[in-house]
Amino acid sequence: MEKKKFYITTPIYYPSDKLHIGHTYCTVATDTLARYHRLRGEEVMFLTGTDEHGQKIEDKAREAGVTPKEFVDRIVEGPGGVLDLWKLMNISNDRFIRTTDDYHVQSVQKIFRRMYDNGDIYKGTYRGKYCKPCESFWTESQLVDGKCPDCGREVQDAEEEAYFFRLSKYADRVRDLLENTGFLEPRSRVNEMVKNFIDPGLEDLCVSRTSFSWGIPVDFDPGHVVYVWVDALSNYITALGYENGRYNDYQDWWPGVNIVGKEIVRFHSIIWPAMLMSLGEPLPKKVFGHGWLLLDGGKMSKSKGNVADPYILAEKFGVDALRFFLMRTFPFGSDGNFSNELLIQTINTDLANDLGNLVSRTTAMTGKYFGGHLPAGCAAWASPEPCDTELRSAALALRDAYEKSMEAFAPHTALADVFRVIQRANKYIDESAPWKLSRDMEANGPRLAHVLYNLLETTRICGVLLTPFMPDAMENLFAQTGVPAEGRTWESAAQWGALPETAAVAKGENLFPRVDMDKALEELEAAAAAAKKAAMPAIEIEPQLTEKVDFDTFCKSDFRVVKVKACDAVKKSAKLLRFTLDDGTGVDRQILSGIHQWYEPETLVGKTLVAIVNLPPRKMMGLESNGMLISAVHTEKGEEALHLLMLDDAIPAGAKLC
Ligand code: ME8
Repeated sequence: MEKKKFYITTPIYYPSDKLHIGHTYCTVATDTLARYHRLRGEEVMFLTGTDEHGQKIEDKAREAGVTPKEFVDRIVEGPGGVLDLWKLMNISNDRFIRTTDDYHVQSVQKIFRRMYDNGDIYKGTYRGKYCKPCESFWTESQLVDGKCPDCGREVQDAEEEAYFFRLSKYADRVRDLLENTGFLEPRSRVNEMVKNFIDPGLEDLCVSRTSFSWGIPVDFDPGHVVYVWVDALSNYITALGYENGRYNDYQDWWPGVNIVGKEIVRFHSIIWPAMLMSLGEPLPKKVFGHGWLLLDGGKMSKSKGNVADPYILAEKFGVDALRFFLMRTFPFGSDGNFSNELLIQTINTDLANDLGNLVSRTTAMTGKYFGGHLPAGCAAWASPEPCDTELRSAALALRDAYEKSMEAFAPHTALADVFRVIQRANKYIDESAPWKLSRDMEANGPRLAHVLYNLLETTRICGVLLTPFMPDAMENLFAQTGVPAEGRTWESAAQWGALPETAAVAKGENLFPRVDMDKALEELEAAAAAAKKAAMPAIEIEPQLTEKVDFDTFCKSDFRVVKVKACDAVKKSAKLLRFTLDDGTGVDRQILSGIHQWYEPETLVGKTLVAIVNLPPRKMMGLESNGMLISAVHTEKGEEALHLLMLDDAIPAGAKLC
């Protein structure tokens, strides 16, 4: 019989920086699902990759002084890069696609042309607000107080010739797909999509740009590059060989399941199916939008500097413990707060206490009382006690419950079920008290052997179901408990007795050692600081020299020493801080500064800074700013770093800099 086929994908990540625990979360989850389907005996194709084009990467490469391809090569293939991270995390992907791969480029050009030929892509004019210094187009709603959201400068109306995809044509079919099928999950995301994007009316989508060049050229109009989403979304089919000769797997594997983070559900549940409808191809079986891992209540981002490093965590606690923590702690469809404390707590409670103890106690007792081999006949017991029956039924019912949860993309629930059985088994040890039985081996030896067999069998069933989550640790568990290959299969997880009665049991090293919370937290902090220090600037950049100004013009700038009386974050702005300053005039001066990503407001109160005070007032987020604080800015590891100019507190407010 032909095996069932299962195709699953992660998003393709932007290699604009090192990946963090958020990307790791999604990839581990997808890996767990892929391994679960393999365990069931299905044939699985698991795809991940990188999304390498676009303005952001072009800009970052320019800052680093290398070509965009050199830049992404380093992040994807270089030491500590994307490929290394997935190897470390034991990710079992069958394929890895890079959107700069020739075959993908070729396919995207053909896809674009097919949609153009069938009338779904047409040439029009893209109108937007353009920020010249940033070379970026913005929509009206993205502006902050009418200004560029990145640099706060004036924007101007501008237009460029562009190609558009007739997304509007597919609005009804997409609505139907979302509302009347199980295409998008969790269900709550459906309402979000319909209310926010379909109800207000779908507009045609701009799918080419002429304002940057790091992208796939439109082959019949080379001044244009394909704008990111058509390029990126196509990866799920080009990686199977769609419109290219590299692979021949499209017919066999498509459609598949796309796992994505909630912020890109919109692209995957509206644009992606509409593109496939235009191409006349089958739609994905499912798009699942998982939640975010938050740090300190906010989304992790490199520019905020609040990212958790999967390398450090895996090295410290072990890859499987980290994989387990991510899947056990955060319900897959919702957001969750990541913290090192929570990670250590989970390792100690679930892995060291519950699972680790069960395995070490059971194997140790089998060794101590029976020399590592239970006697033949120990699996049967003429009149089972209630605790025997309860344990056995809990273990036998587990696979069904687990299967339901895994099929519903709820790995956290599947794990909760497994751990309930593990806890039941630990309770069974207390109830059956093997150490008491051992006091009279002649009378109680057979009963003791039966108790231990029940424990080993329960452990085996749990171990099989934990394999997709912790593949290496479960190998180790099977080795210690003597489980042969036939006892590690999906079928055997619903059978009692797959462990041979006389299997060789040998207590090994603790599967999951307990972690000393305080010590580990301290070490993590030190490791993070060391990693930061060790991270060399990517590539030094030549200091840029600017145009000369005459002396009189320079003298017109009035730089003064100011003291920070108060400082707070401006509501609804991610960047702006509001300063109340003493400038020596006796009247408070208010200055707004977009530096929140580098400074927390409370740390600046009382500081002595420098401001230029004769700039015309400017409004930002409805507040007036009178002047500008002076900072030193440079680029470190491809990222902008900023330091406010701070002076000796002995210098009085109002002192003039000249
Ligand atoms: O959006 N918590 O790439 P990207 C949980 N190239 N998951 C997180 C996360 C967090 N804090 N941060 C990132 C892109 N992720 C596009 C995708 S697909 C055709 C193109 C995960 O590098 C999550 O899965 O910004 C999210 O959707 C993905 O990384 C975004 O990665």
